[in-house]
Amino acid sequence: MVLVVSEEVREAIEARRPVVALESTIIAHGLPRPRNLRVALELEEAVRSEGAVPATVAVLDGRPRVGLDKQQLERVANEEGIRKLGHRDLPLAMAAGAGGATTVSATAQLAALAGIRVFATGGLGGVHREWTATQDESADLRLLARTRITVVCAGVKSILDVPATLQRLETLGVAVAGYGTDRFPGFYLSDSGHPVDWTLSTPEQVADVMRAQEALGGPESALIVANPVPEAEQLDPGLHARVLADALRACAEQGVTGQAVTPFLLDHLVRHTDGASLSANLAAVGGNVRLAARIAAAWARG
Ligand code: PSU
Ligand code: MN
Repeated sequence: MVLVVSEEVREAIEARRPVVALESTIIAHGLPRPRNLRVALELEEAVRSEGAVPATVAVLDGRPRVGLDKQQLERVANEEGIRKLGHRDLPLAMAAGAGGATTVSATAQLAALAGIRVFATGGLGGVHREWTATQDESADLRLLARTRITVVCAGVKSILDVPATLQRLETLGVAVAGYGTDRFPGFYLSDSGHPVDWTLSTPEQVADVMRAQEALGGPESALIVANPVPEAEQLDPGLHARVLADALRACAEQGVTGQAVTPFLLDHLVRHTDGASLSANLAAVGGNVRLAARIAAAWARG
């Protein structure tokens, strides 16, 4: 197999013990250094504390890896100029012997290939504002339309056009459920202002949906479990609206495009909210990782 799966992760998959895939773009490009490495280790620890095995995904020296040791995590967190790899970049990086952090799309593809069914992240990519001009839509959405994996997230990044993203997920046939809520979460915010049609309230209910997906067969699409950041830990909605407007303006003024857009906006938010966006981001990701571990356990129980 082209994948290098760590021994711990491989053994867990073979024994059908709970495993949670984690992406690495959030570490390399979504969080400031040096905090990012600490967060990467804490997220793995959070998965373990819920009784599951963490499998952080990245590409190192041309080899896609599922399950990183501490040194490998350090490389992802600290390597200067490390690439951001979407799923389309994987073969290019492999053939070039290059490395990079994997986005949701690349992580989901590699995790599914390894036989992992549950994946946790912060916020999904999606349809950007100004989409009609830029055609900027994250490859995350289409990949999830054809990958059988459950993604626990705090919605999609609030920098996006959220209703357009929800519409695209519907068009693509990707299942979406709110966890304990009938509102679609807004990443830094508990509520994006948009509803979801389905609510799931326990890890067992999520596992039941996964089993129904397997029973149906059909297009091998994902299940998105949208888990809101607790209201007490969300970013102040007024502050969020103001700083986001500034960030979008700065992005347009500086001509930032393509893959650079998401890291630029996230960084702007961290710097202009005195770290409050970072706290909300970390609360969201931490909650997702723990829920994903419980879902993986319910799935493993069969
Ligand atoms: N959410 C975060 N931080 C991130 C991302 C999401 O809080 O860094 C990353 C994810 O890896 C997601 C990617 O897949 O941004 C989407 O990037 P793009 O819009 O370029 O597809
Ligand atoms: Mn994009």
